[in-house]
Amino acid sequence: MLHPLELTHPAPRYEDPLDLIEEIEALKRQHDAVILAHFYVDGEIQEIADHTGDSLKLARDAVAVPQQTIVFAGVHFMAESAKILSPQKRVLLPDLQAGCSLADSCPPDKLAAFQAQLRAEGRDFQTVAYINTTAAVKSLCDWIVTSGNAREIIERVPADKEILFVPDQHLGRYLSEVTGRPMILWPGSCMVHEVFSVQDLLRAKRNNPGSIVMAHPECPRTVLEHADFIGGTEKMRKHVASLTTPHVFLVATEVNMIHPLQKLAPQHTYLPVPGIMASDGKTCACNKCPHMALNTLQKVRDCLKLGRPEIAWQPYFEQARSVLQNSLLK
Ligand code: CIZ
Repeated sequence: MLHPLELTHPAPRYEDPLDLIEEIEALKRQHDAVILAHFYVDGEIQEIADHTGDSLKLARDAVAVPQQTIVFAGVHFMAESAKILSPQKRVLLPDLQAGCSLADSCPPDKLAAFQAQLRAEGRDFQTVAYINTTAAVKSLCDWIVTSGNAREIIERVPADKEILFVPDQHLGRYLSEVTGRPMILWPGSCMVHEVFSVQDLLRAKRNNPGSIVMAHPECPRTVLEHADFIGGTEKMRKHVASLTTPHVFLVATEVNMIHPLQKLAPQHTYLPVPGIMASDGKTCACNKCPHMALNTLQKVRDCLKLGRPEIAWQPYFEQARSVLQNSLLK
């Protein structure tokens, strides 16, 4: 007899990845589609993608590609941004449940209420949102930043304005330190970057003398304090590619990031943080984003075949569009 859970969530049937890849290639040709994949999805999906990157690069790719159908292997806010910037294209997300803990931490009604409260107190500010927010939140903001363009955008905020930074308090604190601009911080954080263990990081450093700690600015300050290099995913790629002598990197971001690093600069060794060391020196990576992990080869194939789930245009996309265009495309 079937367990009640199996009725609502049937177990995925095993399918040979090679067959799936062949099917995906054929469907892409048939529907004139392109696959964009974020660095945080599984390596096998990055391998079949036409373009990979961080959210800044992928948003720009979505605008530039000639194909009218985009399969966005990433999370909801990324596919939504692609749709907003290219309203005439059909944007498919392999699993609509692929959300983001940061986006969830900043609901639009709460942000609007907080902005109203600040205005009532006479505060003169602009709101800067990390791209990891919903379109409804973007429509309430003045600027959108990604880890790739944050410093540059912060410098465009007029000096006589205060900055309300949402939703990532750790990224906001880091940006405030590097730009010297004080910020009002929204108390959100990313579930993946929040969980790194400083103790495990220190142990990994001790076990790998001479290693370089590379951390994402979404990590809490306690982790960043031990980092030799801080940067978003594109910056990490540039950094490893710039070093020709082999190094050991301890990588504090979503574990799938190791795939593009390894591909681009195979001369190095990459170990995920936390590196829970077994006696044989192997590590266990626990820092996988459960939302990114909803992207599978089967779901990429299915959305190409069925033409859904599709990101539907919403009335508030119009306002979010001008903020996104101004911040990411100019
Ligand atoms: O900007 C992005 O795509 C994210 C979420 C992280 C990064 O550094 O690429």
